[in-house]
Amino acid sequence: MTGITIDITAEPFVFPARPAELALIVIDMQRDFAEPGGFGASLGNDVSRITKIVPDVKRLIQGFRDAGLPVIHTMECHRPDLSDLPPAKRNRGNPSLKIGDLGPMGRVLITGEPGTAILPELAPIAGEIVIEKPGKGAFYATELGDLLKERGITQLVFAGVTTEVCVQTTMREANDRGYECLLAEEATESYFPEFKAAAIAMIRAQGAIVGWTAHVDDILEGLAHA
Ligand code: TIU
Repeated sequence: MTGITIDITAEPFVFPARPAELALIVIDMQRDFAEPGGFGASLGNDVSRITKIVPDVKRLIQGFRDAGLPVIHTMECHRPDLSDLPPAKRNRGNPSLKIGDLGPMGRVLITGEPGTAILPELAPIAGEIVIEKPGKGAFYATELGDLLKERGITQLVFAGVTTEVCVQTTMREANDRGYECLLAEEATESYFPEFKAAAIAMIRAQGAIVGWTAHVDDILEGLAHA
């Protein structure tokens, strides 16, 4: 497999995928962002938008698994003693339920609580990396960078939520670290459709200043040749 390059149809131009160096990273597909009673809802958002992308995220994950390529999952969450939660983050936006408070799905965004879990349809399988992250970006205060380096991964396909918050933050972190990043359009969502559209446009503007964007079908078509 080493050395092969597969052209994936993308914007603003073809993404030259190198399967030996490629991984999928699925950002924060957690109950807390997708179900009533969780963190996303406590911020006043309509969370029903998030569940609609589950089938597209699922088939993208399956495409990577079928091709034998790594799938990495992230979860936004904090320690039970809140020692990794800055007060500025806990208090921001004055949510009806703050991070760490007890809600209908357990303590909001706390490691191990039911609401913090990844949606069952998208759950990691044995051997897949799961990154627990206290920030919006997945590189901040996590082992992600070291794990990618150990595995020789230089290209990342992104899925997950929300497009303009944790997905875009992580893409920007990765881009600055030298990774080539491709966002799967139907496999990401925002609580605000206009923010999703703007994030996609700004990522691929100026000759892919942050990265590429592509349709799930085109990514899967490329993986079929990997
Ligand atoms: N509120 C919002 O849009 N997003 C987050 O708080 N976290 C993630 O994007 N995962």
